[in-house]
Amino acid sequence: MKKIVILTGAGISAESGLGTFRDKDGVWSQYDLEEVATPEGFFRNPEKVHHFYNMRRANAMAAQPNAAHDALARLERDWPGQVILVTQNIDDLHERAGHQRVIHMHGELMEAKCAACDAHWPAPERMRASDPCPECGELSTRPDIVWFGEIPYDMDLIEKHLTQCDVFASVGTSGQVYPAAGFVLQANAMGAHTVELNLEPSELSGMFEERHEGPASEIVPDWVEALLSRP
Ligand code: BJW
Repeated sequence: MKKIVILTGAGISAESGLGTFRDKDGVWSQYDLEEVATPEGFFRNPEKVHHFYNMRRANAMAAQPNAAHDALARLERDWPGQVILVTQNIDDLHERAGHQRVIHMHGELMEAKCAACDAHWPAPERMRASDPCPECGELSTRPDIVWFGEIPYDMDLIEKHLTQCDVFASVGTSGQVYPAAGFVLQANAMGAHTVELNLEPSELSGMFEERHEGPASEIVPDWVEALLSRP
């Protein structure tokens, strides 16, 4: 039975009220990414970075999964083959929609880690630069987020799934950030059927065989319904 790999981005959580990055009024129109999403920015001003992610964590906790998250959880549950969900999102809306296995390649808002000893633990609602690491005691705690210049999580596992997939679908991502932006090329090279579901054409639209345009809360449930009702 066919194996489906799905990559999601900020667009899937937009209708849950969480901002995207590069759309008009997106996160990067309000914050300087060099200051809040790089290790150098964190080194210069950890308090500012904690403030940014404390706010994003509070927003994510107040948000609810939408019909697109629900539909992908249904696909995982009802598809007779394997469904691998790789998300660039740091919110937990896929999990709260009931998705069992989620690969968070850019980390998770609800996790903390120590920049000194690499210990990981659940993030408190508010993190501060003065919080000591529970393992080594250093004042080096940071959100467990993959910033620019850092290596995304689980790349070996993701590459393995991409080489084995029959269908690769990209949902709500602009295709401007690597390595995720390269996944469609890898899937195409392996002969997978590639599908883009996005509000509007992305940078990478020309590389997909099948395209659906519109709000994720509408086009993702329709796509899942069509997949599950195919003989
Ligand atoms: C809707 C919708 C609705 C809206 N329904 N759709 C030059 C060339 C190539 C690469 C590089 C380069 N210079 C530097 C690099 C590398 C760099 C990179 O890619 N930079 C680019 C900007 C050029 N990448 C890295 O540094 C990465 N690490 C790396 O490459 O390590 C090397 C390595 C890799 C692999 C193996 C070994 C070594 C790390 C990238 C980390 C990204 N981090 C961020 C911030 C942290 C997380 C956070 O704070 O949330 O992650 S950046 C930000 O962008 C965030 C996102 O996950 C990521 C992707 O954004 P996304 O999800 O696509 O959002 P948008 O806003 O861009 O798009 C939303 C889309 O939704 C739009 O298309 C809308 O139309 C659509 N939409 N409403 C459906 N209702």
